[in-house]
Amino acid sequence: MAKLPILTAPDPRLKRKSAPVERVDDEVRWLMDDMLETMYAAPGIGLAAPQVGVLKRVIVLDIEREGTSTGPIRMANPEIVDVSDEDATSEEGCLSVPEHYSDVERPARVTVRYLDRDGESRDLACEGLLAKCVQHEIDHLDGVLFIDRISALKRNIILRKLVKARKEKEREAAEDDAAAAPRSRRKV
Ligand code: GNR
Ligand code: NI
Repeated sequence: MAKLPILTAPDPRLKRKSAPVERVDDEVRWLMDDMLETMYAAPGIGLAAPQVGVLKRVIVLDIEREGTSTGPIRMANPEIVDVSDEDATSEEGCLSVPEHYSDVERPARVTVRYLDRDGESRDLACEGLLAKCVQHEIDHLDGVLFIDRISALKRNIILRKLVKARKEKEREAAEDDAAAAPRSRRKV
């Protein structure tokens, strides 16, 4: 298993639509395992393949509920086949939108159809945090972030802060580099 770097907004790869997997083979299973390792290390409760730069319809989840976790859930080609009339609003965050949180309204319950790690089709009825998270992850596969589901005003404030934070990080890295380089290799 390997921990993978997580892309952050605004990255054009996070806005693309991911392609279905043709079949769940070893390569897809390795991807799922690497994504789980990356998710646990972050730490997060879900992760979608485009967040690690792979534009395939693969997601992983592990949600703690009343002290017990679902355990690792691996899904290929997940689709929502049923939604509740009732909506629920709660605060969401995203590893690709670090350090920003906002209320998002979504259907309270959904049924998801997906291929498991053996390529078998399964249906999973989800409610609560699991329903929230699985919808958040499927959104990623369609190039949609939770900030696309809040007001344009809030979205733009968050995006500006993310751009600023990235520039600061790049500047710090460049300074560290210059300090670490021997004199002869420094570009003034
Ligand atoms: O770790 C995560 N927590 C979370 C909390 C509320 C709603 C959705 C999420 S998903 C997020 C990890 C992530 O970015 N997955 O794409
Ligand atoms: Ni996310």
